[in-house]
Amino acid sequence: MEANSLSDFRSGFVTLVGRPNVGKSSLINAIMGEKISIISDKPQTTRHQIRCIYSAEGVQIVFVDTPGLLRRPRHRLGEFMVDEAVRSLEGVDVVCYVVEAGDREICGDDMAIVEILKKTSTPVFLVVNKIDLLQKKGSFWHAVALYQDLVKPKEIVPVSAVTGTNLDILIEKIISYLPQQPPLYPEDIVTDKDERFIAAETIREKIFLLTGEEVPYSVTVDVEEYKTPEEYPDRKAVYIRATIYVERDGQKAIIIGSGGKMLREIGRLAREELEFKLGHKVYLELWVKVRPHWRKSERELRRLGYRA
Ligand SMILES: Nc1nc2c(ncn2[C@@H]2O[C@H](COP(=O)(O)OP(=O)(O)OP(=O)(O)O)[C@@H](O)[C@H]2O)c(=O)[nH]1
Ligand SMILES: [Mg+2]
Repeated sequence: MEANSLSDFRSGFVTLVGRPNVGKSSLINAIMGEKISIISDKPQTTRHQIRCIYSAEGVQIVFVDTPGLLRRPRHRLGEFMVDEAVRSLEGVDVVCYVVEAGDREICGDDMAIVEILKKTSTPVFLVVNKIDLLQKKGSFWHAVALYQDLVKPKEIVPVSAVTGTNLDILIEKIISYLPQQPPLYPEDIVTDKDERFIAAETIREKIFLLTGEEVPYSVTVDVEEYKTPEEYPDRKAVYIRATIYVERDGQKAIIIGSGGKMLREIGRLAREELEFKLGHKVYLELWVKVRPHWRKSERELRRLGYRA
């Protein structure tokens, strides 16, 4: 390393906030070049703050993925998710407010976000995602016009998480707002979450993919045992035992499926992805249990890992 390179180093925290489903997690994964946060076409997929650490020459950006902000959460879990997103605004260097290029009116959730952003003194970027879906190039300016006066963003960046368009520009602009300071994390670390969390999230993502209506929202996954082959020499695979909690018997029946077909499919998809991520064979054991009203109970939420 050159003599002055460490003093030139820039690093900082950047949070992505926005209403559910605008592509916050997709954007962070695209920037990272690997999937860390789970994604689905259903709103309210992300439930926790997840730090994703982007390290490049002379710079480290700690991106904070957050749950989609809602004006009116419907239960204690929803309140926890909103708290997670709002808390992410504290102590960061840049806030990326993510909206969609196709937005033609401001919904209640976005109005609530705008009110929250008005109170922050942190630089706000307006990140207009999904420009790949626009029929006419440049028509993202309609969306910009909607938000610009309300948010007074320092920067406006139209992007696409799917095609990767302008992500390099977004990174360049973020870097110019970061303080000169040493890296915040070791350079080989990509997230603050451990393997148990990633395993639970991967299973939850497959449930979001394969089930509909209330079912994915009634689900939480608890990884009860996670053993590497070094810890478990009689097995050659990473051994993961997880319980899928639902709120009602009917939801349990759907998750299991006829003859256990659905649960096998959830397990297969989750196992294949975890094997790819870990570069190791995985033995995944899944159980399904009913825990009535867990989303409404403070005690249950804490027990199931939703702690502020
Ligand atoms: N066409 C297109 N689709 C996108 C883009 N970015 C995200 N999506 C899709 O939008 C949906 C939501 O993406 P997520 O990344 O889960 O959105 P999110 O904002 O993290 O959602 P929550 O966690 O629920 O708040 C998924 O179906 C993505 O594939 C994009 O740039 N273009
Ligand atoms: Mg998300």
